[in-house]
Amino acid sequence: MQKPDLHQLIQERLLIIDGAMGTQIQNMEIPDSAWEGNEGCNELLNVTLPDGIRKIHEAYLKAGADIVKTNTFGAIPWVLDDYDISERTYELARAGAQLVKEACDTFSTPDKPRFVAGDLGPGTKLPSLGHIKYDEMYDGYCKAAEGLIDGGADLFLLETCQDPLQIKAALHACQDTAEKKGRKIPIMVSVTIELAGSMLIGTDARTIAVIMEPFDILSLGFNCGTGPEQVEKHVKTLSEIWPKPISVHANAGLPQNRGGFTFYPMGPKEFTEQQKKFAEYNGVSLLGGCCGTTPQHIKALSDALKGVKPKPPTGSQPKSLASLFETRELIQNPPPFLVGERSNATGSKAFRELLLAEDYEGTLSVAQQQVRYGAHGIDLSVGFAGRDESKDMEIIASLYSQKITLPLMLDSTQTKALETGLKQVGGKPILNSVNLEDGIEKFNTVCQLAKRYGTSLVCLTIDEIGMAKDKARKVEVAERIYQLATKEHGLDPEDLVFDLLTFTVGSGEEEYQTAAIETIEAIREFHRMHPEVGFVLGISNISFGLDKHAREYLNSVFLHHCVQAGLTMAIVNVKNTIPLHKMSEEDIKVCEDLLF
Ligand code: THG
Repeated sequence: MQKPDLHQLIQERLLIIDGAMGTQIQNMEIPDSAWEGNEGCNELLNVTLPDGIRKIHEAYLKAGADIVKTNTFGAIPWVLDDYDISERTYELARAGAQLVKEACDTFSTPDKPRFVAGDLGPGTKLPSLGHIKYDEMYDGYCKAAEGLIDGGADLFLLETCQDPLQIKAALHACQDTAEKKGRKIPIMVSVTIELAGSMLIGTDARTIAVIMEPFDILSLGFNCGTGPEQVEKHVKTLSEIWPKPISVHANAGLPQNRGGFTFYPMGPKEFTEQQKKFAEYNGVSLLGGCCGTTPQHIKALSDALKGVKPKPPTGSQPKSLASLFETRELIQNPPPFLVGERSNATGSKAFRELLLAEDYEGTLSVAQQQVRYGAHGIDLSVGFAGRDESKDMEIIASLYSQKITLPLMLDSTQTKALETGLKQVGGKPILNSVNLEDGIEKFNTVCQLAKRYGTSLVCLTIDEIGMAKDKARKVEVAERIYQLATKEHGLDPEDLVFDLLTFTVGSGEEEYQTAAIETIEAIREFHRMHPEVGFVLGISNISFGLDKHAREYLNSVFLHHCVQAGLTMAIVNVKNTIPLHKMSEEDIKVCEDLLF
C-alpha cells in the first residue's frame, strides 16, 4: 500500500505517536537466553525475542498509534560498545524496523495508514563536551540509518536529543544514507528539556529553534526529561517561534524515585488531559508518549484526539545566530552586530602568542574579554604560517563552543579548516567567508558547507578579476554571489551578510582616496536592491597605516556612516569603538574630511 505523504497528512489531522518501549520491556517475561549475556541491551531482543517486541508494537497499534517507534534507541555503536557488540548495529537496527513494518502492514488501512519511525537516541556521550567526535557519531548513525531504511522505516525520529551537535551528526547521517539509496525520508527531531529549563548541554527551546531552523526537518519537539506539566511552557515558546510542525511525546508525569525504582505518576486519564492541551498551540501536530506510558495511555490519547485537525504553524523569529547557550539576532537594535576581532592569529599578538605556546585554554581569555566589552559574536581566525590550521581550529572551536556564551564567526580561507570547525560547533555560527577569487568550485564548496551545517555566510565581493574597489563592481559582484548563493545553493538571503570590502584611506595613494565613499555608497545601493540581506565590514581596514589613536577615531566615524547606509554587522575591536557622542565635533569633522 502506498502511504500518503507525511507532510501532507499532518496538515489534515493530528497524528498519534506510540508510547514507551523500555518500561514495557521491563514488564515482560524475558528468558535469560534472550540476553545472550548482555542483560539490559534492549535492542538485542529485536533478534532474540522478536515475538515479544512485536506484541508491544501491536498493542500500540491497537491503541490507535499512527506512528510506531522502532526498538532501536540504542542501536548505535557507542552504546552497543558497552556490550562489545557494536558490529551488530546494522543488524539490530534493521531487525527493529522490520518488526514495526510487519506490524504496521497488518494494521494499515487506506483511512489510517501506520508509519514506521526509525528511532535513534543520542547514547550517553555528548560531542560538544568532547566525549565523542562528530565523525564517529556520523559513521555510527549511518550504519544504524541504513539498517532502519532496509528494515522499512518510513521516517526517522531523532529523540531525547541533549546536544545540538549530536543532532547535526545524526541528521547528516540520515539524510546522506537515504540519498545514497535514492530516497527522501522525513526526519523528526525531538529534544529533551531538563527540569532546569534547557537541554543537558545548556540549550533552551528558543536556541534550539534558531539552530534547527535552516535544516530540512519534518518537525521539532520535545520528549522525556520531565512530564507534560513541566514541558508546557517550552511548547508555548516553540509554538511562537518555530515555523513548522511540533511534536510532543512526554513522560507519564515527572519521574519519581520510589525505593530505587523510577515511578511515573500519571495514569492514562491525567496524562491525556495534559497532553490534549498541547493541541491548542499552533503547530502542534504530533502527540504521543515517552517513559512510563502504556498502550492504555496511548488509547486514551488517541480517543481524545480523534478527528482533531492541528492548528497550522505560525511561529517565526528574527534571523539569528546561536551558541549552545543563547541566540543573537543578526539585525541588532541598535545596529550593528558587533563581532569581536581579537581571537585572530594574524591580527592579535596576544592571541598569536597563546596559540604558538599551544596555551589553548589561555586563548579563552581573549574571547572572554570581548564578551565583557559587549561583543555579540566572536570572530575566530587561527590561520598562521607554519601551523596546522585545521588542527588548531578543531581544538579552539571546540573549546570556544563549550565555554564562550556568544555565537562564533568561523574565519578561514581554507574550506577544510571551516568544515573542521563546523564539526565542533553545536550552535549556529556564521562562516567567514565565501568569494569568487579562486573560481566557482571553491565558492560552491563553501556554500555547500553553509547549507549542510545550517549557518549564515559572509560573502566577500572578490571575483576572478580581483577585489571590487569601486561601487559599480562591488554591487555587480555582490549581485552575482547573491544569485548563486540563493538560486544554486538554496541559501536563505537573510542568512547572507555581504562584505563589500574596505581599503585604507590612510596610505596617501590616489587610487584609494574615494575608498570610504565607494564602500558606503555600494552598501546603500545593494541594501536598496536587497533589503533582506545583511552587511559586514572589517572596519579597521579603513585606517591601516595611520597612528594608533587616530585609527580609533577614524574607525568609529567610518562605522557610524556605514551603519547609516545599511551596515548591520561590524568586525571590530569592541573595546576601542568610540560612540560618536563621546567625540568632539572637531574630531568628527577631521575624520569625515579624510573619509569623504
Ligand atoms: N572582512 C571580513 N573578515 C575579516 C576582515 C574583513 N577578518 C579579519 C580582519 N578583516 C578583521 N580582523 C582584524 C583583526 C585585527 C586587526 C584588524 C582586523 C588589527 N590588528 C592590529 C594591527 O594590525 O595593527 C594588531 C594589534 C595586536 O597585535 O594586538 O588591527 O575585513 N569579512
